[in-house]
Amino acid sequence: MRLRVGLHEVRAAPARDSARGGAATLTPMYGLINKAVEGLVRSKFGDATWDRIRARAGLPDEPFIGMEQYPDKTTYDLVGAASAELGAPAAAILEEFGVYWVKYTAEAGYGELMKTAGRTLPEFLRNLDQLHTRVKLSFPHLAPPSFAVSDETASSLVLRYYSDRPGLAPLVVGLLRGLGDRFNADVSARFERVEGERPHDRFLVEWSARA
Ligand code: 1MF
Repeated sequence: MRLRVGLHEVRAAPARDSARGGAATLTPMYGLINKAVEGLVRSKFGDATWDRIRARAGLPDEPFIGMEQYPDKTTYDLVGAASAELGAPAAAILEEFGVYWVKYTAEAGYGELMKTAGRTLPEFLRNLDQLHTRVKLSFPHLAPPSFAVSDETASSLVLRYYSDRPGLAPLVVGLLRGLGDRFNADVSARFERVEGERPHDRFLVEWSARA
């Protein structure tokens, strides 16, 4: 419960609103995100649990539509409700969601997109902005984050994650683990917040080939 409140507080942070020109605007997200949250909960915890989480988030019993846009708040509310219902920290839910997203999108019509982005973890991460540019060609309302890779070695790199949506660094940890599954690597990721002119989360990503 505390974490749910936490998420709402972060979401209402003034930095975000000023970044959007002062108005308390919402950047909607494509329903595909919420559909994936639903898929994760249903597959891991069953339909009854999903129904409780959906109701706790105050959402009607209606299917999400992938190409329709929903307020960010819907997604944050779902994560908060899942956290309360499952008794797990919001960060853990976000991380599991990140792992799930990589598989879900590869199987839900975006397999080619994912293939095009690269055949190794570092290649994929270097191409992430390009991947989003490609999605945006078809779905212009996409509000993607931006990723920058630096300090590459044979088994590590630094990933910077720039997003207007607060609090989602644990989701990126999950995305990295999901990409590890995809590329047969054990991935570990630590992050820290970097404030300043262009605030972001900085990840140290390390991996080794899976036996
Ligand atoms: O603004 C958005 O709606 C949005 C949705 C998804 C923005 C970004 C993303 C993808 N991103 C989710 C975390 C975003 C956190 C943030 O905003 O700071 C994950 C990016 C990612 C990272 C690692 C590996 C794979 C990743 O994603 C691959 C991907 C990205 C976007 C789509 C699919 C796969 C996508 C495809 C169609 C979409 C929306 C997103 O819209 C639809 C969906 C169905 C029908 C019509 C349009």
